[in-house]
Amino acid sequence: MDMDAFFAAVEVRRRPELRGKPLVIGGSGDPTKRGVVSTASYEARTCGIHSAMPLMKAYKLCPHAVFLPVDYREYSRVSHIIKDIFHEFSAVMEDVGIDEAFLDISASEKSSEQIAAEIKERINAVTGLSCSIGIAPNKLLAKIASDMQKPDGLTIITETDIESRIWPLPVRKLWGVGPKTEGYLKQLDIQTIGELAAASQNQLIEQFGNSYGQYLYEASRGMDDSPLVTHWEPKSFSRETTFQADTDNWQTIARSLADLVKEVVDDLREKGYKSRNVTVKIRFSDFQTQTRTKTLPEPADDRETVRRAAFACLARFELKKKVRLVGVRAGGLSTE
Ligand code: TTP
Ligand code: MG
Repeated sequence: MDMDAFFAAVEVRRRPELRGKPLVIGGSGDPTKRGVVSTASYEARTCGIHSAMPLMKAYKLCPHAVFLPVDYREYSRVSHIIKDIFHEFSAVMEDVGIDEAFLDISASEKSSEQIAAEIKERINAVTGLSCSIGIAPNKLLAKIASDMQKPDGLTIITETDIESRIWPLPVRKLWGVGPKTEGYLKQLDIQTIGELAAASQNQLIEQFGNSYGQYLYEASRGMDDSPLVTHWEPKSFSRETTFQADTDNWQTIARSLADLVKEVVDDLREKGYKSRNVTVKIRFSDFQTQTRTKTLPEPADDRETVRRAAFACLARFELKKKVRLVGVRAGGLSTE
């Protein structure tokens, strides 16, 4: 299951007057300022706006769109509600992202279509939101299927559909194939999943190494036996912010860092972790990026300790150039 235009849909949910309008969620919500699009409503997508596009470009494409800031707290709250509903339908759930999850329903007596219909109904009744669902024999195909008829889609892919429905799709639709691999494959004249499936196992292993080559070979045939990961431990919590204008004002940088520390500490406490090392990242105006790490004498989850460590890191940077971005990460997590 994957929610449709999730951040935008949550905004429409609390402000129904926005329904049907082109809506762009990103950054501070001010398209004259720095920031990227987190998501756009389907109305705004018709103008060519998509996730990760600079807000200023989105504004050029669709000046009459409504631009809103990211309210992560609210999306996260709704995300919890949705995950709880998914969980009602199977104890075996893999939580993938803020708006996405896999459910193993192989043990259920009801048909998969029946379950999918009930999930959609429940989600809509409780939250007013819509989602798209893919039903398939494995995670790889279910993920592709969930994306095939968005929004409010329900797509079933069986092993016998692979040739007719999966092979015509571009290679990018395969999980784990990003722009880089896409580029390499294009040089080999491979653009669709079917063309990938026509390549020999040896050729793919030669080109991409043992494990990734083997993965591509199997994925192009719709093969995937990876289990659902039902329990997942975070490795770190991090936050970063890009300044509206590059700055060399220490006060401005320090204040942002203190705000980021507060958010990271809130995450630690909410999830019940303590951190053993704190890292500060600085990106300068020329995009050079540096980090400094401080190891704590013992794991901590209190703001004062984390803040002090972060400021000790900050003091170890040579701030000769203007700063574009500052970030903080709490790693070395433990739960005791
Ligand atoms: P997606 O599920 O990729 O996108 P979506 O739910 O907005 O739209 P779709 O109907 O195509 O599924 O991501 C879920 C949310 O994650 C999305 O609403 C905003 C956020 N997000 C970002 O902040 N940046 C990104 O680059 C992407 C892809 C998503
Ligand atoms: Mg989504």
